[in-house]
Amino acid sequence: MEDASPQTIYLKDYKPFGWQVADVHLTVTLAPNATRVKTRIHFEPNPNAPAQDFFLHGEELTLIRAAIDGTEVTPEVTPQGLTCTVPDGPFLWESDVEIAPAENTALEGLYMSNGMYCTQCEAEGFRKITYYPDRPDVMATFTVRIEGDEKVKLSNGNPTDSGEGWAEWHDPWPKPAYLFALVAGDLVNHPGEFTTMSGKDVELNIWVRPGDEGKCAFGMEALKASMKWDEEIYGREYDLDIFNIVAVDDFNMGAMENKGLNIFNSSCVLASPETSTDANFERIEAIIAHEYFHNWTGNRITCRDWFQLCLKEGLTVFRDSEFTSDMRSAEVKRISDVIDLRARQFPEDQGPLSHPVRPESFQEINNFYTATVYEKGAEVIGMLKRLVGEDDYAKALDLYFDRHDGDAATIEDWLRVFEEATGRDLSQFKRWYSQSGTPHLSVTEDYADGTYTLTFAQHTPPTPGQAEKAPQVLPIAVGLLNPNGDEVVGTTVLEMTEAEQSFTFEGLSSKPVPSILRGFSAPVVLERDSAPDEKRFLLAHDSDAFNRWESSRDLARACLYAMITEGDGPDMAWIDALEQVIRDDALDPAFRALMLALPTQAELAQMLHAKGVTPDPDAIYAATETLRNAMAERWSALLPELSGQMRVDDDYAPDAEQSGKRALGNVVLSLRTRLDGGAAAQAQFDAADNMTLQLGALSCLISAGAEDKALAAFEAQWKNDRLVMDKWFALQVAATAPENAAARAEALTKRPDFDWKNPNRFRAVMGSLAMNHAGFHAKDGRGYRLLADWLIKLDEKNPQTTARMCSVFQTWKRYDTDRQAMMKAELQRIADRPGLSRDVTEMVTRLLS
Ligand code: 0A1
Ligand code: ZN
Repeated sequence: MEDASPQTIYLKDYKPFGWQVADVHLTVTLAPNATRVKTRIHFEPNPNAPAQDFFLHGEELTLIRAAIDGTEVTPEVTPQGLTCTVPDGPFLWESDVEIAPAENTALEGLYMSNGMYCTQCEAEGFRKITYYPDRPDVMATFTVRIEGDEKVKLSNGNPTDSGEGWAEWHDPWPKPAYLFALVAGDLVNHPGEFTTMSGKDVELNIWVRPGDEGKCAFGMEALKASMKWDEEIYGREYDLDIFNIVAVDDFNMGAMENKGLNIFNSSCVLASPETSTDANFERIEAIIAHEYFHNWTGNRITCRDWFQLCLKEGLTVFRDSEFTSDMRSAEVKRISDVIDLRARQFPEDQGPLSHPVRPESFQEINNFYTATVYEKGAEVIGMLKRLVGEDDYAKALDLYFDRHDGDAATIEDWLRVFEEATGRDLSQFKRWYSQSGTPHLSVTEDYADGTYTLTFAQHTPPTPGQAEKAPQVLPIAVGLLNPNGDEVVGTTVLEMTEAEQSFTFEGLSSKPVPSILRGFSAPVVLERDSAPDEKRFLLAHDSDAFNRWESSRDLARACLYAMITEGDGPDMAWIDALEQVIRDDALDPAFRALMLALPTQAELAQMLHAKGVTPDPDAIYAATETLRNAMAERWSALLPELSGQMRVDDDYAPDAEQSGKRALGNVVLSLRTRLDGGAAAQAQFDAADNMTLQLGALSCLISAGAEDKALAAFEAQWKNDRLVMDKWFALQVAATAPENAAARAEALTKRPDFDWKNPNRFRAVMGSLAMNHAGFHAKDGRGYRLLADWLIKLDEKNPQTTARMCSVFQTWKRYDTDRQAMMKAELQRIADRPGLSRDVTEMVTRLLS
């Protein structure tokens, strides 16, 4: 369906577009199979661009008419766009095209979801709506007329006029085409309002399908909280009369920041206590904030080209994580973010898909909406802030907004404002944007005559296309404790710039215990094999919550390593040390819940591989099961007591306090299930009046193989709720024993309600299979085969979601030769498919390289 030999695009080849766009007028006449798009654009020559042919992007469009200054022209049309001879000066371009949104299953451009029209234009979807210079550095004001019978017709900016069967919108802020949006359908709204800091009233709406009105209140509050936070913390005010959010069932990603008209995957905005877990609520709050924050970091200041994607995404993820830290617990948020970074970004950076935060080439930009661009991109900003300090960070950001408002900017622009605001030279720091791979940091210590020295060494293993690595700037936050557990040196940020570097602390009366990389102050692999005693000491005494958690995590990793490789038993000293933390009711239950979670099996596989041991998924699974059973048995008396303490009697609220209790309660329940076969879980399931407790109990019952009754009851209760049924599909595959996982996933795909063209449903089954580590990697290869079969099938409909899911194979070279051969064969089977999309071709080529 795509051209056979995809082209590679390079950052170094950037050149500006030859024309500027003064304004764009669109008239969209809706019809499922024959939507008409009439476009009028005033172009004028761009004095800063080299001479070039006049080329407009356009894909899957039927051109009906084109005219220049009112005279019809006949452009040369290819599957990628058109070229045309144009006048030397300014001119009016007109085109008239036809598109078929009902046939658009790729969910890119204008498409239909449950009878409603919606768009997704980032990164390059606008070219499927009309002929246009579809690149982020071409910015224009848009006036849009929508014609159709739908009750609600929305676009960007402010509504200007409407009548029977039509509505007009005007967006006064120049924007690139990727921020264009249009929605039309029989929708209903949950209204709200917000008064900005300068006293302007803004109308707010969340638009949903009838029946979902009751699930909007939380999202609306999150939106208002985000608007207020951005005013208070970053001084950023909203700039239109109206802000609309729309929930869409079929969506490739989480949500999209279209100017004034954010479009959300319904799973990322609809929430109610009965249908959403606490984790869903927290995620919804964060995504609403993320999209809203893009209004300044992304929309008012956008990206010059797609290589600069991290300019908007890294910064906006960083801002949304600051927001969540302020709304909830900063410590819990930091630990959760690091868990996520290690689970998603580290494997990417350490495998065949490794790329810099700012990539230098791509074939399909959609393949670069990655954990590296987003989450590592945010870590880089966190480091920058740690290095320059809060005040200088605020100064630099003010300068950034002042200087670049209205620009399509670059990473160079971003770093320059920091250099000017702080007087620092950031040329070495810039390597974080260009060098891929995860740095490894090792450390040795020395103490003599009151002087304590820490010597660090850093190295980054080679990654595809980058054999040699230079030292990075690493902010290493360190604290020192004396043997009583008191802090003798509070958190200090050491700035490491060399491959090897020492730092000394004078005037210490005894050898201290170091707490290194507090708050995970740099995204590195810390290699430090300190004694278990020291780890237990930090687990008990460290004032830094992250390192307290990390010490326990290290002990868990070491214990599991010894169980897997030496056949050792569980480390009871660690379990007992952990018990002190779990019992400490002065500690936030959410933190205690994180302390109780073991490293994932995928993380253990990564650790074994790094230590030169070939990971055996079955052995990893068995060890984690044995360890959990040992924890449950050791704490058999404590667990029911804790369950009682974590009961919430107040009305349900998805706040940090109640969620923390339910989180710990559910971890405790999963341990208790190992002792009682599911009796307590069944009781929780039967009594549950919210989804967190209901799903937590169901998960335990599935793990215990005692789920039949509950699973049927859950289905009967929720069969008409698409989002809840996604959880039902996902959990069965995720929580089932590995030997049944692939068979179960396959059986689920045979159900009539396995609507595989819906990305949420597809991911519920296939994504969960990949997450069931030992199940996906089952020795018979059934997991690999099933996944590859479905990727091949989905690619014909939706290349973007298929390509993203190909990354489940990114660790294939870690495993034993049999598994490697099977995974490679499946990747090759995908690669050999005739007509494979550009998206998937690029992914499998990189995976196989
Ligand atoms: N910019 C959005 C994410 C997004 C990216 C690409 C999409 O389609 C290819 C859709 C959404 C965000 O960061 O939230
Ligand atoms: Zn974003």
